[in-house]
This record gives sequence, C-alpha cells and structure tokens, in this order.
Amino acid sequence: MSTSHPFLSRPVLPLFIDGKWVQARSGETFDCVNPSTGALLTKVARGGAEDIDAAVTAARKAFNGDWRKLKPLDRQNLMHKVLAAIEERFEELALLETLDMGAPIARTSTFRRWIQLAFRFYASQAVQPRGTVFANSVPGEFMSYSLKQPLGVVGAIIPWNGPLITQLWSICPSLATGCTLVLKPAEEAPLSALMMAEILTQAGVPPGVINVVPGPGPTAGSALAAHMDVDRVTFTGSTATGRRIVEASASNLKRVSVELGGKSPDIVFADANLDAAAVGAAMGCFNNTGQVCYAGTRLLVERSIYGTFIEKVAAAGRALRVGDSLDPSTQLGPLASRAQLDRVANYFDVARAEGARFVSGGDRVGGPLANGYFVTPTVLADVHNDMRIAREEVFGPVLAAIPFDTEEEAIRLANDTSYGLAGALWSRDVGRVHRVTSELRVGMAWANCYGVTDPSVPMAGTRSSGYGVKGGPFHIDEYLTAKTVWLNTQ
Ligand code: TXE
Repeated sequence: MSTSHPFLSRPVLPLFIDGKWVQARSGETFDCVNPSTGALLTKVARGGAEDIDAAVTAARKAFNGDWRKLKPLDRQNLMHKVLAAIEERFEELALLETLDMGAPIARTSTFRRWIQLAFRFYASQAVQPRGTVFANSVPGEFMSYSLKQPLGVVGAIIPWNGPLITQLWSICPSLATGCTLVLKPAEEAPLSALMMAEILTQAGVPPGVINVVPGPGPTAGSALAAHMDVDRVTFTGSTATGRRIVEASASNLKRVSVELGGKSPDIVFADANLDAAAVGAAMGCFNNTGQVCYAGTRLLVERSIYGTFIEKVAAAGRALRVGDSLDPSTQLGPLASRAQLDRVANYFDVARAEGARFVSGGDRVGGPLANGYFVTPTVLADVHNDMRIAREEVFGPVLAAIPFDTEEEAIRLANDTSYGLAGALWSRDVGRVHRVTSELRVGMAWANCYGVTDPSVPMAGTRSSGYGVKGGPFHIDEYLTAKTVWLNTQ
C-alpha cells in the first residue's frame, strides 16, 4: 500500500489558524514518526502558547461574527456537506491515521461508518427545538422563557490513541450548536486533525470556526486549558493530566469535561457462552493494541472455569495477526509511540516482579517488525486485585486475570478500583445481568458484549475516570448556555 500523501511531502506541516496554514511563532517543529517502522513521516510545526492565543482570538472573532447567526437548518446543511467532503477523501484520512498512530488499516477503514453516524446524529441535533416557555407557572403579569444559546469558544485537548474519532466529539457538537473550536491534538498523532481542518474548510466551514494547533501538553495544552477567553475545555487523556486541566479551568471558571483512564472489569460467570465470552474478552482488551480508554483490562473469572477460560482467551490473543499497520491482513498494530512501548515493557517487568504468571505474551516482537513498537497480546494469571498490574492503567494489550467465587465477590472486586469508566459481564442468567450491571460503579456497562458504542448514545465516566458526557442528546447541552428572559406582559 502506498504511503505517499501530499501532507507528507511538505518540509513542515503547518498549524491551521483562522482558515490559514501558518508556521509556529517559535519556528520550532517536532517529528512525526510511523510506529510500525520507527521511520520519520514528516515534521510538524510545534504550536506553543502564542499560537494557542492566536487560535483563540480567531475562534472568538468567528464566534462574534456571522457564524453564530447561522440558522440551525443552515448548520445542519453545512454538516451534511462536510460529511460528503469527508467521504470523498476518507481513504486519505484512514491512511494518515494508520501511518501516524499505528492502528491497522483494516481498523481505520471501518471508521467511515462511525463518521457517517456521528455527522448524521449531530446534524439532527442542530435543528432540535431547545429552551422552555414558563407561560403559566409564574405569578403576576409576567412570562418567562429560557433560551439555549451556543456557549462560545471551546478548547479540545485530545490524545493519540484514536484522534480521527476523538476529534469528532468536539467538532460535531461545535458545528451543531454554533460554537467555535481550538483543537489541540497530541504531538504523537496530529495528522488526521490537520487534514480534517483542510476538508472542513473546503466544505465551507468559515475561517476561525475550527482551528488546529498541535503542540506539547505542558505548553500548548496548558495554555488552552488556562486561557481566559475559552468558555469550555474538553479533555481526553490521563487522569494525572486531567487533574491539571481541572485546576487550570479555575482561571476563568470555564466549563470542563474530562474523559480519563480506566481499569475496567470484564466479569465472566461459568454459565456464560464461553466461546463468545473468550473472543469478547480478548478483543475487549487487545483491540487497538489495548490503547482504548474503556478497555476491559481486569478479567474476573469464576474459579470453576478460571484455568480453561484464560487459556481460551490467550489462544484468541495468539491467533491475532500482529503486523505492519499498512498490511490489510494485520489485526494488531504497534503501540503508538516509543514512550508507550517503554511504558508497556515496564509493566511487563512490574507483573513479573509481582509474581504474575504469563499465560501468553509479555514480549516485544522482533524479526522484520523489530524497528516498530510491537508487543505480543498478553494474558497474566495469578493476579490479585491489589497488585499494581491490576490497579494501574497500562494502555497496552495486557490482560490481568483474577479468579472469584461468588457474584458478591465479583462485584466487590470489580468496584475495587479508583476508576469508573466501564465494565461488563458475561452470563446467561438474566436476573444476574440486571443485578450486576446495576451494582457496577461505572459510566458504561455491557452485558454479553464489550465496547459497543454509538454517537447517539451517551458515554460517560465516574470517579477517577472523569466527568462530562460524550454522545447522545445530553452532549449538546455541554455546548449550550441557558439564558432566562422575563417579560412584563402589562
Ligand atoms: O497522556 P496525557 P500521555 C493514559 C494512558 C497512557 C497515559 C499517558 O494510560 O499510558 O495516559 O499518556 C495533553 N496541560 N491515557 O502522557 O499527558 C497532551 O499533549 C494540558 C488514557 O500521552 O494525558 C495530549 O494532547 N494538556 C487516555 C493529551 O493531553 C496536556 C488517552 C493527552 O496526554 C498537559 C491517552 C498539560 N499539562 C492517554 N500535559 C484515554 N482516556 O483514552 C499533556 N497534555
């Protein structure tokens, strides 16, 4: 498969601010590397605090201009035009995402469907009537109504594990509501967001409405989080950085939502369809090489089937084809960066030191893949829930299997974590399905499936997995502000 793209032949890929390509004020750049090979893809302008400030100024100017006055129907039409433009260049987007962050081309090619669903859903939300009239409920000669107006300038700070999809969680609601956006992708994977800016502009999104400024977290990211003229920040990333974002938001008390890490439990009872559960548990953890916020990384297995079941899961992992992301037959690509490879390799050492048993995996991949950031899908047995390998987010294809004896113990172990993003169970007992999903302290619970999502359905976390909703009608409310109006009817 060809790796050539016009974006990769520019000496430096610039930032996108106010509808124009511009170099970073500092003139600095960073290297964009293909995680399958370790080879340089291109250099990208390194945005800093001054560039973020310029982008926020452009976003404010656009918000104060004609953009906010567009009628909902016009915004809906524009979103349909944008979707058509994305569809036309979708293969390019999938290619850049694959080269940039290492997800197999077979995976990124499936994102076309997700993008269609997202644009269609959010475009439908653009024309939903909102606000309330309080005609009869107030005393005296008054009437009152509440308007829902676009909030203003939104800053989105996104990670590297799936930027093509993650960026839509802020682009779609911004376009649907009439907000404007400054998007800061991670340095590890900025390409799909830069190309998206080009496509949006070609489809007619006005200058300043969507700005893209890749740059380091501690400079560009923190400048956006603390900026006094940003009305809302939406962040996806680590819990440690999420805490900093929340602190920075206090500068002007901007609204904030933080979607953070997890250590999600996947509970398998002996009465489940064990063949389906084994594949579901393997893919619930290994998908995207384990770099998924809601990955099911703690496998809680009823003791009577523990040994045979984890063998099945390990077999499902071993059967996955690990390879160069551009090979259409690859099912598991590399980790997204050298830093992530080091982090995962360090957790292999942690697991060994804690006495976990490697049923499968635990290695880097050598041979022709030795220059890439590949590891084998790993299943760890003899894990206790108080080990670091069961408590800390690895963000790699590493599954920690823990036995349990009773339903109560399974629920206790599942909830014995500081995180609360997701959880699942596999069982044919419908009463148990209801009891367990009700008791899990998580924002998303699955029964007899794992990781099913849709843009029209809310996704949210609890506890150290953060707060704020993505997807579904409530998400739109996060981009709107309520204004109450009183009329004297005398
Ligand atoms: O995350 P960071 P990192 C977890 C996962 C991973 C670990 C570290 O466990 O191994 O985090 O990854 C920006 N102010 N997740 O270091 O730092 C940064 O530039 C403002 C889970 O990459 O959270 C990037 O754009 N912004 C997760 C984004 O934050 C800052 C996805 C994420 O980086 C900043 C990613 C600062 N001070 C990692 N510091 C998930 N929930 O899906 C960094 N950033």
